[in-house]
Amino acid sequence: MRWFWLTFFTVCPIVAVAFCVIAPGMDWWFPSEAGSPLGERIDSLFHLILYIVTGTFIGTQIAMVYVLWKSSKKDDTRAWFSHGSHNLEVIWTIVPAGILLFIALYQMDVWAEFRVVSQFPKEARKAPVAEVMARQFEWRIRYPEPGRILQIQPQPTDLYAVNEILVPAAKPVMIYLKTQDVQHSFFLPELRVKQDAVPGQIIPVWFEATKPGEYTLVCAELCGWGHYKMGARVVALAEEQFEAAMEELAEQQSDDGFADAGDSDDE
Ligand SMILES: [Cu+2]
Repeated sequence: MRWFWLTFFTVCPIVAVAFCVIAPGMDWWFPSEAGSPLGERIDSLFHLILYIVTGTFIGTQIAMVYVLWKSSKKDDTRAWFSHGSHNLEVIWTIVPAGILLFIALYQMDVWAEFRVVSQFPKEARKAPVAEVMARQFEWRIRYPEPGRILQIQPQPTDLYAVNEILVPAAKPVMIYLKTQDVQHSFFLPELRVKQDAVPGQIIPVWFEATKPGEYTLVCAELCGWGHYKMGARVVALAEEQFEAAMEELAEQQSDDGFADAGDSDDE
């Protein structure tokens, strides 16, 4: 039995570390490379924590193997009982507390930039791109008319879309997140953004898609029977394309359906 437990507790950390090493190559990792500059910083925080946890895991496994090995020696010494070591307890309280304090202080800048409105990039704060209203079971988007600033109260000239948020790429953008009914969660996995939509609140959220492309938007809060239907997307377009797309949307939505009939009367 002695050899079994020794081998078992030695093999565990080796297998765990091997999994960590091969995980990125097997796609058992983050859903993709971070698609935003803040996302890269969030990933590096995750990595740092992963290294600390891996080191702690290996350390505790080694200590356990040592204790198993030492206490299983076949000699005639009688078992003895200990009520603990004051010094050891002080050490293993202070060391984790120090590590946690370090992580808390080290991540403060990223947290502030992500969540504290006064720390958002100025560019994003002064011109919110859209209001995103979560509801059972879709995302409703309200844009200001091109050339106007988004108002908290809906305006007659506003433009609307469902389940597709257009944003300019390579530029920080801000949205106002709301919910019409229950709590939902606005989750952009590739951009590392997750924010709850809370009834009665208007929550500013900012992100920056480094490259033009499509990014997944899902609801990450079980919000009812149709929760699974809240799959949508953020489409990041180059600046000129974004402006053209908004102009096109404005044109489509200002069409009253009579323009063509009027033209044919003139003929
Ligand atoms: Cu939802």
